[in-house]
Amino acid sequence: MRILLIKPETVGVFSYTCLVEHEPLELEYLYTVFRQQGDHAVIYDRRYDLTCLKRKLAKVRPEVVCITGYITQQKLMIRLCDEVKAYDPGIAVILGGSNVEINYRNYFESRADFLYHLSGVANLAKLVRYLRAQRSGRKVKADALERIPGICYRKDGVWTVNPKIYESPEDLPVPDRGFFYQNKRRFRYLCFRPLALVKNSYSCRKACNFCFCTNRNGGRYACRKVEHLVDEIALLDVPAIHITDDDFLVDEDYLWEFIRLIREKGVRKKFLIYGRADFIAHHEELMRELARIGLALVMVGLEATDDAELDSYNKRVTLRENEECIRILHENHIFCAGLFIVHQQMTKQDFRKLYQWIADRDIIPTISVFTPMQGSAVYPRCEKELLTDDVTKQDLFHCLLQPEHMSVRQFTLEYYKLSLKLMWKNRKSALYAENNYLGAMLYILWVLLVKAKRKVWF
Ligand code: B12
Ligand code: SF4
Repeated sequence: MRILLIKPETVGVFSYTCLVEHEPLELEYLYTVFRQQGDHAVIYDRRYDLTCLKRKLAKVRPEVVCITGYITQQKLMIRLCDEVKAYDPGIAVILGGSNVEINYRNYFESRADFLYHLSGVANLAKLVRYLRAQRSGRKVKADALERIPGICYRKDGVWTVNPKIYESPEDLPVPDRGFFYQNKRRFRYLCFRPLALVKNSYSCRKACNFCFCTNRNGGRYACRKVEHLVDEIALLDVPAIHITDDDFLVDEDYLWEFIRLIREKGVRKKFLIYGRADFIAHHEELMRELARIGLALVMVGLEATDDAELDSYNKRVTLRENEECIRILHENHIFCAGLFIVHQQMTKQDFRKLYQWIADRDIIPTISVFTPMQGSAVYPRCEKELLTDDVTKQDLFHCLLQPEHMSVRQFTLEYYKLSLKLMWKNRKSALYAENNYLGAMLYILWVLLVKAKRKVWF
């Protein structure tokens, strides 16, 4: 079968930067699954491929179209689906990805044929085998669709939701990186370039109440065998690897074995990971060894600068642990990419205090606005108070709840002031050393032109 795999263009603030760009690993996985069963799959990454949709459809003549996307791309995914169906209603459209996995009901109004609400891809192969059999006129069992877990489909015009199953990333194939190698020079995280993504786990064992990721895979954490992770890393021809696990620093024994295998295989790469401050604070020696084998940056959710606020997020980390974490990363020359939250109870003075707290420490921060993202634990409590139901705004950069001490406009101003001041303060950091700011400005112009072109030729 001919299958077109679509990654929509980036939406919002992220679309204007080329300083953080990642390969479409989710589509590389789908591509691998389809190729392994003899289908002809084509990746259409609309971030880089400016061909308009109709022309792409005419060229590939797909029988199946798969569309991925995040919450901010929900409307775009639905629009792409509509356009595919308008072009040829006979094309089967499957929607999937992080947002569909949890918020699949948001897509019930779309013209999609199938919604795929699992973390892995094993059952996608079953679905496509079903479609192939159906198209070739072979007899399919009446309950064939009912037997595929984790999909939604219409039965007599009504959406049927098959139950979820817990999966393990051990079932993922080794992704075909053909697309990655063809476009390698694009992919980077600031000074780390070229950079590959490696997916090693689903979900997270902790339960921070603002977190969407922890609820994926039915809320059950699962990770790959460490030898499989290291084998995949060793094969990658790239100097830097971003392990996308929501928390890579979970198990001490696992990490010591990771260190041993990386050394044994002579792997020399830089690693970027997500980790928790409490783990780092209590495992100084392990962090030192991780730094020695190439750990270069940890994105760590520091979130707040006092214990009460940390408790309010159910973070289960203390301010003391945050401070220890910052010290340990600093002493081991690991970038501390600290993630912080500004919340709607903050006063102007709180913004100033937060600036000073961060500026006094060795942190390269990213500040998010407290966002009750649909799919997180806090969402049901805050849903009614949301100032907008536009999911495009759930990008962690918008103020979606009424601030207590100022208007939304003032809050947004304070937020951008804080972010820009911190960026300016860190402008000489080695992390930004490779940034070409003139190039970045020209890139913004290019994005504006592309957006204008897409208004006419979608
Ligand atoms: C790396 C990353 C990024 C990268 C981009 C990566 C990329 N390839 O485009 C950057 C830093 C640019 C980024 C930006 C943003 N991100 Co981000 N990001 C991630 C992160 C850490 C890893 C994603 C990844 O590449 N995973 C690897 C792939 C292989 O895994 P996967 O996406 O889970 O896909 C699997 C399945 O879902 C399935 N699948 C995927 N697509 C499809 C499609 C079909 C049809 C099928 C059948 C199956 C399928 O196959 C894969 C196999 O396991 C996740 C965290 C997480 N746990 O997912 C957040 C995450 C995806 N990001 C998120 C968000 C909100 C954003 C932003 C909107 C805001 C922000 N401030 O970060 C922007 C928007 C960018 C945009 N595209 O418009 C949210 C999405 C929530 C949601 N409801 O969708 C996540 C979950 C984190 C969070 N805060 O909760 N992100
Ligand atoms: S914020 Fe991080 S530690 Fe907390 S639940 Fe989410 S992934 Fe886990």
